[in-house]
Amino acid sequence: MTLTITTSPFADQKPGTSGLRKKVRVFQQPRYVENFVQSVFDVLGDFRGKTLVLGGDGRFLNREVIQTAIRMAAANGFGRVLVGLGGILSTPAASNIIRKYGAFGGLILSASHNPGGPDEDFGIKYNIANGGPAPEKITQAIYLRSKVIDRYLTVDVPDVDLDNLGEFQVAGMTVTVIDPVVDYAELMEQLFDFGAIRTLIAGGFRLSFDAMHAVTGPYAHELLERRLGAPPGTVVNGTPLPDFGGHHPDPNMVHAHELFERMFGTEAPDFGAASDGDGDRNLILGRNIFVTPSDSLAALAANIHLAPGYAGGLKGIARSMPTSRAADRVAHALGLALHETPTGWKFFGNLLDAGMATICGEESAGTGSDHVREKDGLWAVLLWLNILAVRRESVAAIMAGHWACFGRNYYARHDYEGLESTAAEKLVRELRENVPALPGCTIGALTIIEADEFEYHDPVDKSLSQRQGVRLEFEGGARVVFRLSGTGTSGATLRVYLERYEGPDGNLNADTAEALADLVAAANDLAGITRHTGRKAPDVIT
Ligand code: G16
Repeated sequence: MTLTITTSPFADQKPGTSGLRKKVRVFQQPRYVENFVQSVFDVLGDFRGKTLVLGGDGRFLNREVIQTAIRMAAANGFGRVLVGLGGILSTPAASNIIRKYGAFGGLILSASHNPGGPDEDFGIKYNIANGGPAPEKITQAIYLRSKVIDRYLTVDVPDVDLDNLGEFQVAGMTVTVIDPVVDYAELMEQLFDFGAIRTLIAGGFRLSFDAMHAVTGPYAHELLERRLGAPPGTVVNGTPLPDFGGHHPDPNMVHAHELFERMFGTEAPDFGAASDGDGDRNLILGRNIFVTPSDSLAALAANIHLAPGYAGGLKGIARSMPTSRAADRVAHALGLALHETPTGWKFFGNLLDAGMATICGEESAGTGSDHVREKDGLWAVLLWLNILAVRRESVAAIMAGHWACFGRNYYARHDYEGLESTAAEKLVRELRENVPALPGCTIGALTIIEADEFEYHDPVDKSLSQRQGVRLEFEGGARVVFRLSGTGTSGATLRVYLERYEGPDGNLNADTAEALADLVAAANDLAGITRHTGRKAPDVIT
C-alpha cells in the first residue's frame, strides 16, 4: 500500500553542474533523500508503468539510497526498475542502459571524482530518456519543487536483494537486477576494433589502468584483461570500495600520482590511463607524456575515423568553453562545426541528439561521443588503444605529429579550493564589473584584446544560460577564463583556466608551467586572487 509521508522542504536542494552533491551527513538527515527524489518524480510528467534505471558508483550510502529510491519508484507508479548488481552502474553504463532499454529516465547516485565515506561526499543526478543529464529547465523545476514539497510517497516493503541477478516484485513494480558490465562491454565491441587491439597487446604493448578503487574496476577487468588479453595486474585498484580506499578518485596528477610515477619511471608501460569515481572521466598518459584532456579531445577527433564505429567521420565537435581551443583547429581542418558550450555535460545532449556533434570533450577530463549521452572514461581509453593499434606509434609520437600539424595549445587549470564563498563571489563580481574596461589593457607583455562573460544560446532548444565564466582574450591567442566550480560541497572553488597557443613552427616542447608563467601572474593581478582570498598559489594544478 502506498504511504503518503508528510515532509517539509530543505532550502539547499539546488542541483549544481552535475546533480545534487552534498556531504554524506547532509544526505543522512531524515527525509533529505526522500524530498529530493520526490521532487524529481513530481516534475517528470507521466511515467506510470514506465522504466527507471537506477545505479551508483558504489560509494558510502549507495545501497541505502538505492533501496529508498526503489520503494519510492514503486509508490510513485513506475512499472519497472533496472538496477545494477550490488546497486552499481558506472555513469556511462547507466546512460547506455537508459537508451538501450527505452527507459523513461534514470537516477545515478554519485559525487563523481569527490571522495567517499561517512565524512565525504554523495550525490544524486537525474538523467532523461536520451540517457543524458537532465537539462537546466528540468533541474530548475526540481529545485523549485524541492522548495515547496510537503509530502513524499513510499511503500513499506523489505529491502530488495541487490546481490543476485534476477527479478523481484516490489508492491506491484518489477525490479530487475542486471549485470552492470555486459551491455556496456557489448557496446564497446561494436565501436572499436577489439581484434586489432588484442594483436597490439599480444605483440608486447604494455598498459596500466588505475581504477582508483572506484566503479570502473569490474568494467576494466572485463574489457582490458578478459576481452583484450592484457595480463592480470594491468588493472590496478580494481575493487570498488565505499570510500575508494581512502583516496580521492580524481584521475589527475595529484590524485593519480602513482600512475604518473609509473609512466614517467624506468620500465614505464606504453600506455597509462585512469578513471574517476563513477567512470565518466579519463586520464591519458604515454611513456613520459601526459596528454591534457583538451589535447586528448583534439587528437581523438583527428584520429577517430580509425575506429570502426566512427569510420564515417564526424558530424561536428563540441567542447566546453574553458576547454582549450586545440579541438577548434581540428574542426577547422576537417571542415566541421565547433560548438562551444558552458561547463556541464548536460549542454552536449541537445547537440548530440540533433546530430550536430559526434565527439565532445571538457578540460575536466571528460570525453565522449554520441554512443551514450554521458562522458565515458573507458570509451576514451579504448579509442586511444584503437588508434595506437592502427597507427603503431607511441603516444608521444602521435602528440608530436599532432602539434606539428595543428600547433600546440599549452594549457593548465589552477584550482583554489575551499575558499570562503563570499570572498570568491566578490572576486567574480568585481571581475565581471571590470570586463567592459579590460580590452586594450596591458599587463607586462600581454595585451587584452577582448573580455566578456560567456553566455550560451542553445541552438536546439533556444534556451539561454548566462554567467558561465569570465574570459579574457590576449593578443597572440592566449586566454584566461575564470569561473566558480559548480560541483564542490564545501566553500567555493575558483577555477582559473590558462591557455597559450604556439603555431606549428613555434616551440612545441616547452615546459607548460614556463609557457604559462606570465599568464598566471596576469590572472592573479587582474582578478586580485591573493587580495580576495589570501592565497598565493593554487591547491591543485591540472
Ligand atoms: C561534472 C560535469 C562536467 C564538469 C565537471 C566540473 O563532472 O559533468 O561537465 O566539467 O563537473 O564542473 P565544475 O567546474 O563546475 O566543478 P563530474 O565528472 O564531476 O560529473
